Amino acid sequence: MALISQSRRLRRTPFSDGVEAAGVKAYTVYNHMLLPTVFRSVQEDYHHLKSAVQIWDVACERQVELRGPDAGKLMQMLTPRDLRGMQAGQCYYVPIVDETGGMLNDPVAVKLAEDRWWISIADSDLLYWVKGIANGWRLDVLVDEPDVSPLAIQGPQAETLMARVFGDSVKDVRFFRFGWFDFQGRSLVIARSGYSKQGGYEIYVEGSDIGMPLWNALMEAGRDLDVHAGCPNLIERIEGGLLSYGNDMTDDNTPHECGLGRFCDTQTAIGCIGRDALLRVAKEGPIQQIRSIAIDGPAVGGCDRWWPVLAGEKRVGWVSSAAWSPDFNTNVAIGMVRMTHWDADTSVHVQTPDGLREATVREKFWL
Ligand code: THG
Repeated sequence: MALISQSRRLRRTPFSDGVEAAGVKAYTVYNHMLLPTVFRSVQEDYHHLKSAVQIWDVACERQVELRGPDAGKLMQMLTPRDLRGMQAGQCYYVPIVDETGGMLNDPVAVKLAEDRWWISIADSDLLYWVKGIANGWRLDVLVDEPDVSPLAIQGPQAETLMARVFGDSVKDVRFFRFGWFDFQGRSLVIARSGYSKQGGYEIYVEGSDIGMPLWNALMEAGRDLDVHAGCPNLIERIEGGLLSYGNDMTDDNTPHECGLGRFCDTQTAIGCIGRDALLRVAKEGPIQQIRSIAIDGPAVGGCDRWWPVLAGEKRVGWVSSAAWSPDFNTNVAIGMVRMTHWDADTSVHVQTPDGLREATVREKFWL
């Protein structure tokens, strides 16, 4: 593929200087912003993520901030997950659905206070949907994108590194909770979360000016831990079943098709805009659903378009993400599979660019 030209529309991040100094080899575009995808190689990055600690520029996980008396009401309109029990200091993974129950995004909601939320979005222009609802319903809430850029610290040594920079109390932060921690006189939200199954934190860096000072402080503090710049890793996130909006699902899919039914409480999520539509589809149940798929044979590359899942001549699904897994010695994949073939251990074929391959639909993901 040719190079992509840089311009003001393709936004840099507060950490881009550090990412470049660390030798980034490839980027993708996410929320109109640069997102690194490769440093040394996808496989080297993978082994390092699973054995050491990495610093990820995930500034592209932009925040939609809701501020005002109606912030909580607006948040509940966006998602079928019941937010009534959610406390300030908690993060929830929340499907966001439209009036048909179609997925518009799958962000992490961060409850800062009763009247202040961040929605840490995946790759779709959710801001406009949220602004439209706030204005259309005349809600008393401000909706905008603040100068907040997540920096993820991921890997088995993440806790050790974070304690060196923020103190031992950062170890007390529980999964999908956050606390406020000081860096150079600024108070930052730090959550135990991140787009890997290796454990770690996400620092919501408020104020672009402290981006590089924080990046450098973490790099310095982790020298003996073999800290390295990293990024969400294709192989590891497929092994872990972490979904990628726009790749594995779109607004054509309901949360139930995406296997996100466990994050829906549609009966009690009163006010959710997609509630009626979802109550209907939840009663019938989905007729296709995301599955873990093992594809036999040598390494298949990438997956920049959907690959047909076949049962004989008949197409029974699509593979949306795939990569060779060194640890599991097979090609790991995520796909949408029709109910006739979604049972565990069902044999199918996948039409890859390298030819037709035998494959197995699995019960669970690998991690
Ligand atoms: N962190 C933050 N913002 C994000 C992402 C993130 N925005 C974009 C994208 N990632 C949103 N998608 C996801 C997908 C999965 C998870 C988080 C965001 C995730 N899932 C865990 C799992 O499936 O094991 C845990 C879910 C749970 O138990 O609540 O973490 O990564 N800030």
